[in-house]
Amino acid sequence: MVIKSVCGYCGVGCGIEFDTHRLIGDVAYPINEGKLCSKGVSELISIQTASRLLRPLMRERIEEGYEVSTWDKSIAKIVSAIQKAPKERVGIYLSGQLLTEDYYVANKLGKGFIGTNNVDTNSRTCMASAVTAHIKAFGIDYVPVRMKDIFKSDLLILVGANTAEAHVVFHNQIVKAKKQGLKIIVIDPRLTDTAKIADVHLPIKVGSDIDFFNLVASRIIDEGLVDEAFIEKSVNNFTLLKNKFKRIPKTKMLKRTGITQEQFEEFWELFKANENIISAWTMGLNQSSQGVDKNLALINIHLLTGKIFKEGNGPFSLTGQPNAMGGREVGGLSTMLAVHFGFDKDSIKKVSEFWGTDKIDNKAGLTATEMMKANLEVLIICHTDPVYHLPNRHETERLMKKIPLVVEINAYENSETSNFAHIKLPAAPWGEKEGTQTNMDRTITKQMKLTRTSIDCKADWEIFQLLGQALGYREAFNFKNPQEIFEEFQAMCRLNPHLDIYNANYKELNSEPFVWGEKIRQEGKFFTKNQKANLHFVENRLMSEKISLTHPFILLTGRTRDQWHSGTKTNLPKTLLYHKKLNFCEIHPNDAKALGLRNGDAIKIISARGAIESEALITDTIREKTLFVPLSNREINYLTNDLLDSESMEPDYNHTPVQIERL
Ligand SMILES: Nc1nc2c(c(=O)[nH]1)N[C@H]1C(S)=C(S)[C@@H](COP(=O)(O)OP(=O)(O)OC[C@H]3O[C@@H](n4cnc5c(=O)[nH]c(N)nc54)[C@H](O)[C@@H]3O)O[C@H]1N2
Ligand SMILES: Nc1nc2c(c(=O)[nH]1)N[C@H]1C(S)=C(S)[C@@H](COP(=O)(O)OP(=O)(O)OC[C@H]3O[C@@H](n4cnc5c(=O)[nH]c(N)nc54)[C@H](O)[C@@H]3O)O[C@H]1N2
Ligand code: SF4
Ligand SMILES: [Mo]
Repeated sequence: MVIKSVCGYCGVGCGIEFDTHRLIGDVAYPINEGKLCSKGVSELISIQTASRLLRPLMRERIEEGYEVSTWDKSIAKIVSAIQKAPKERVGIYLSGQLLTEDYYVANKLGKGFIGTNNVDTNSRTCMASAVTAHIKAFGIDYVPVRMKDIFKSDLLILVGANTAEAHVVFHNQIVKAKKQGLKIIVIDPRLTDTAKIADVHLPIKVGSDIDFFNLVASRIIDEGLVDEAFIEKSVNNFTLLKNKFKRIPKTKMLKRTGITQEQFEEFWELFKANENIISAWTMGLNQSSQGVDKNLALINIHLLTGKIFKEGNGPFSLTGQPNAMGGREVGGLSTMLAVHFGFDKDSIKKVSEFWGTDKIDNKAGLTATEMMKANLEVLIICHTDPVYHLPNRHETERLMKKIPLVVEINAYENSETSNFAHIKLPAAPWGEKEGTQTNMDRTITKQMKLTRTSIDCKADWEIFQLLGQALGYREAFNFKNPQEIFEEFQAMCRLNPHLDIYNANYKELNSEPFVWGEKIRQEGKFFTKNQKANLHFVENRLMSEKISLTHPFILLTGRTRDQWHSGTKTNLPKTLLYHKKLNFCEIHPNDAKALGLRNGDAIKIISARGAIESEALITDTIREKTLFVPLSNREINYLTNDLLDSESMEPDYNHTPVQIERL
């Protein structure tokens, strides 16, 4: 019998077919044509590994070893700590890899019943800048492009996105569209595998994207490419922006980008010559101390030219994790309440009535990037590894050690956070549970249970439900299965009707995915007060740490194709066909020469905060004075700086000054 399900790794959300013993790509959905990348193919292997966490574990102090516990004892201990703590000192740290039902129950428990808005997610380190920019520009967190649009487009501009490694199956479709005539521009300090298929690669200097897009915007205005009718009907602040651009220091800006005038003209020729344009971006824009402004500078281009809400056009924020988008819909960020509502009186009233509670606080909660610093008494971490992924790890570790009760809910036992937890609860991973996820183009699909749940493991939503019940909220947390949760969430979406998720049919979602928000796109609607999109004048304020004589290189960090972040699911003995090493450091030949380094040399990379070891990979695919180390080096964040974007609170991961020494 064939069961249809969906891959649980990246935001592409490839359909999978399971025929009793093996996985193959689903030919129908969404655009994978029966193909999966190495991660999708290995899903089944990852649930059979010896490093699964299979029992609740507990210890009094983190210096001690863990002892096997029971669910009853562990839940009772957590509940007692929550009851004793002031609610603002309880934190729930979630993940864009949770299913919508998990997210919904955790959010309902935290914001609705514990009464703390300190419910945030690792998506804070990922797409928070895009969320904030969408809301500022469109009045709503909405992605107006679908993946299949690339086949209706003439030009795809990929900015700080390495689809060849991070969104593999989508990338294969980009390659296919290219064969049908799509032109591609890649803007990235590295000549990535993605850049290798581009018609034009602009090796931009790290952190200068705002300068670049401002130059493009001002050129659009100067050469009369503005869509005046669209601006008149649908856009605010045009005159303001136009006046501001009269005074920008263009030569200085171009110099900051490191792009030559000739390269810029090459870009401009393609931009001008093509009618339908999509620009897609990921961490190269979001993970920056100016992440929101980088997003806004790019969105400006589409608003000025009216290249949005038309097939084959628009700004396309590519979501990284499989359900980061679903988390946004539910309200899994501490800066949102639920179903795209904020913390205004009216929203709180509606949500309170819906949940039957009077406990909702009216202030935004702590973001994931603030939680460690907040003297929390209880921190519940689910489906993510903050010790590994937050910037400035020495500081994260120091602060986490001070939290009296750290609970980790994980399906695997070897996370970095597990060294700092007091209680570990075993979750049922992909394949052992069921539930929905929304991919990067608003498509909702359903993961299916393919095998029995390991004896002592529970789906993440069940664990939050147990906590809710033990806290005394039996009526609000009485779900029998994910379907009931999804249907309650659907009913809640009716409070904010643009989230037309209520039209989906849970039972069918694994074979017939549902795309929400298509009406918004068809009607070309913005959700600001006057229903027009906002242009924003933004400038490169050079907010990142500067290189110095002691730390002359800028460190970039990112993905490789076969590894998933910390590698609990992908760095396994049975999947040894990695195309790249787990730990390497790309360095330009000229820099290597100056340091006397040879390929393969063991090196130490040192920042103002810490040091890690790596191996030199000498390559001219990276800009001079720039280094790249993959996230599969679990120690990477001992180096990274902890500056945040002041609006999205997203870290500046791609901008850490470092030094190299040969070991
Ligand atoms: N194989 C694999 N795939 C994944 C993941 C994984 O762990 N492994 N993770 C998923 C997740 S959660 C995410 S968020 C996505 C991330 O997807 P991507 O963002 O595409 O992945 P990164 O490798 O972080 O690539 C970011 C690119 O930005 C470039 N860059 C850095 N700084 C700048 C800058 O200032 N300007 C510009 N223009 N470019 C810059 C880097 O050189 C790099 O090539 O991937 C998802 N897919
Ligand atoms: N330097 C640097 N740091 C970064 C980034 C970067 O580009 N550079 N990127 C940032 C981004 S975009 C992201 S998204 C984060 C990712 O960072 P993390 O979210 O910390 O990375 P993962 O390794 O994916 O962690 C997922 C955890 O969930 C566990 N898990 C797997 N299945 C289940 C399940 O079903 N239930 C439960 N409860 N647990 C499960 C896994 O074992 C693993 O420990 O890293 C951020 N940090
Ligand atoms: S591209 Fe993403 S969703 Fe598709 S198989 Fe690979 S990891 Fe899974
Ligand atoms: Mo991410």
